[in-house]
Amino acid sequence: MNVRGGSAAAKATIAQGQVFIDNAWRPSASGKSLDLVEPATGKVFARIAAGDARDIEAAVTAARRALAGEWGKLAALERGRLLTRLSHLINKDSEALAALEARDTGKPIGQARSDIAAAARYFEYYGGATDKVHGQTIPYSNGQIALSERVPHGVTGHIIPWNYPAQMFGRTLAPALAMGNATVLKPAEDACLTVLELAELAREAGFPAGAINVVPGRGEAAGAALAAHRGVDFLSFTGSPEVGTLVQIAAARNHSGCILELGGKSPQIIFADADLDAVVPVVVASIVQNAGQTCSAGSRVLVEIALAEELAGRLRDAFSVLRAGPPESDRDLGPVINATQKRRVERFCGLAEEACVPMVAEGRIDEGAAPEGYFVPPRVYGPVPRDHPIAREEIFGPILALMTFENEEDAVTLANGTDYGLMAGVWSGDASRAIRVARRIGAGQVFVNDYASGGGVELPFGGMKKSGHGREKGFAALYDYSTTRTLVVKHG
Ligand code: TXE
Repeated sequence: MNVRGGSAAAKATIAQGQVFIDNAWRPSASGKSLDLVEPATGKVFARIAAGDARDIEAAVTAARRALAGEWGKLAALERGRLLTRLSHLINKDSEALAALEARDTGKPIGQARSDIAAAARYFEYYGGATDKVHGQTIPYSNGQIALSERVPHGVTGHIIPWNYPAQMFGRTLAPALAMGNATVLKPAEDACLTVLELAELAREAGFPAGAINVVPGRGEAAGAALAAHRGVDFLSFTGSPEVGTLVQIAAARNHSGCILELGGKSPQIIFADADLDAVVPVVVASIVQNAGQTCSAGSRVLVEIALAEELAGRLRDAFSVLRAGPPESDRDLGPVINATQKRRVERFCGLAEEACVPMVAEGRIDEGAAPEGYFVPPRVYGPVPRDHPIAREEIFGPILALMTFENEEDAVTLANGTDYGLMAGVWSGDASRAIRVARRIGAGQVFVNDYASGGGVELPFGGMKKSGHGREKGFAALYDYSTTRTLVVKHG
């Protein structure tokens, strides 16, 4: 089925309904496929392969062969050149990829363009890093020289979600490939067409057979089989805490390591001396981006009581002009991914209303949006009681919880008062206080007078507490996707 125009259409046709193993497209072992539903219309628009344990078996075998073969023999510099070439190919095809990403995920085309640029940037960044991961020499004993080097884990398994398929392909595969691992990726069944396209571009870039394998399919089938496979040496999972727990248990059974990235309930702490002109657009963007379906969405705004009324007024104005619309209209936000996610958002809004939590601000659904699309209006509720579910649980929708604090100590307690710890922002005109508070927040990334949900490719990213462990992005990911080998040479 052709879902995109232009010269790359043929590639999409190859990819759909098939798995990518050993640099070749083939039907899944079951021969079955899954429907992909377009979030903006609620209609089926493409099919993907329903991969299962047999396809995972073939993919892991191909990856093992790659390690023993051409891929495993490449010098770091040569791996880097392949990554860089893939980055160029992504940029060259960026407009078609963005259109596909927008249609598949429902996100506004402008956001999809940024996602494709980020996917390319991952391969650019890690392409330049392959030959810069140095080992150490270790003072040991006379007559011996000791050194350590970073070596790949072997075969790495990657299970990714539907919210940023293209970015996730780059975020999780680029550092793993940079370190010389052979990879098997299980994309999400809700959105993954750009992932298939990117696999095809990787082949075009010259990656040897088996270095990158992609098996779409259901989580309980292909995902669980990948997590449990004894031939997988290391796992990376991004998704829900519930499935993350299963993945970690599977990794433990095989005595292998894993990175878990499990979302958040990230706070933006706003002191009374903060510059609201700077705060408001960032607060709005960090909950509206991708319709709030971002692990690092700034979903809690904690404001010092003296500023609460003014901030609420500013948010009311800012949200009143927000519009949710189909991707091509490039409104502020698109639909959420599927009917389940829409019901989830509505359930949390219902809980707020049942508890009589006031709705402070609301945007609208565009008149051009299809009624069958999974659109929800962006909203702010507040003040939200500290123990209410919308103050504590990840909603994964464009719903902001506004809460107040009394002083610095209270702000820290409130910010740290959830199970999650992924990202935070601290806003204050007093730089000393902002830094002091930032360093007391239990989160993997903390911004001062800014908040970059999604963050930069250069910045180590990952969680504390229920948000998970391990780091992707930045140089830190190269360490997580490799291990240390110590070598001791006796020279007499
Ligand atoms: O996630 P799942 P869902 C959160 C967010 C969202 C909720 C549910 O709160 O509302 O999770 O989303 C694969 N073994 N996040 O249901 O199921 C699945 O096929 C192995 C936060 O989509 O965790 C997909 O590829 N794999 C998050 C991936 O896991 C399994 C992003 C994620 O799906 C599996 C997404 C199994 N038994 C959701 N079951 C973030 N951190 O950004 C499913 N999968």
